Amino acid sequence: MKKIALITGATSGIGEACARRFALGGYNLILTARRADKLAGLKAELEAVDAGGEPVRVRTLTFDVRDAQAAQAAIESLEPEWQTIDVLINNAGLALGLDKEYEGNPDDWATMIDTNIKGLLTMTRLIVPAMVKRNEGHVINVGSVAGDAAYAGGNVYCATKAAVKAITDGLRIDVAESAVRVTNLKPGLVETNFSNVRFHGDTERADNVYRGITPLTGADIADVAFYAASAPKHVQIAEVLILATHQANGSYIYREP
Ligand code: NDP
Ligand code: 8X3
Repeated sequence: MKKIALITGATSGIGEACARRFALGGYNLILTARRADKLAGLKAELEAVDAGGEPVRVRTLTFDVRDAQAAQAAIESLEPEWQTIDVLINNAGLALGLDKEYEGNPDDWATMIDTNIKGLLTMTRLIVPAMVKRNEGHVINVGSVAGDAAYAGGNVYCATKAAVKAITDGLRIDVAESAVRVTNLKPGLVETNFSNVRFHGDTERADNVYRGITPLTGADIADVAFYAASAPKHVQIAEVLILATHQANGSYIYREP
């Protein structure tokens, strides 16, 4: 029987790439996000792939991770055959704005905190108890290089990713008696819809983020996530910082002139 991976934020970028990688690697998928049409399209596409073996099955759940009640109802709606979740990829998240902290938009701060921190905690609280009970499972949280140190204008977004690090490290302690594994993936620049969202649809500003450098792709991050999930049972990939070759840290990027 195939293992099951639940991926939040599966309609775009890193989450969508993880869906493709884990499907290729033999998992059935529970894909979640707010956009039902995108989820349906990805489900149809992945289920149509004929790789010769048992076909991939995809279950979609449409909800906003900021809505804890909706998240709970979605997880409780899963049929018995979907209830044994082997890998939880807490990926849904966003940055909004790059303003100085004293000029930032409090609504944007709330959205980042509610999604990147509270949404991740909501999903962890819903899924991990069954993993601990079964004494197996893997939680992969998508943190960021932004959580290592603040960069100019990053303030609240960086704080949310620093929180992801602390929450991931805390979970790893709390499940250490069990065989559940916990990973913090910390990407640098990945070309996805991230910067379009950050700059509220200003595509010119978004494109400028990737100017003069070959950024990472969602697939690069998905490969690392899949490796972590595929490592032998006694190996816990605790944390991985993944940077484009010309990025040194959250603040320093060499750009081709
Ligand atoms: P994208 O904008 O391409 O994808 C974000 C995904 O998150 C979408 O599928 C979106 O789906 C989902 N999402 C956002 N808000 C919510 C919500 N409230 N409820 C449910 N789903 C939500 O960005 P990335 O793929 O780049 O981002 C994925 C993760 O990677 C984020 O946590 C981000 O912080 C992190 N990251 C990104 C980096 C980058 O450079 N791109 C680098 C380091 C970390 P929908 O809109 O359908 O709900
Ligand atoms: C996303 C990458 O460098 O914009 O976490 O913070 S960065």
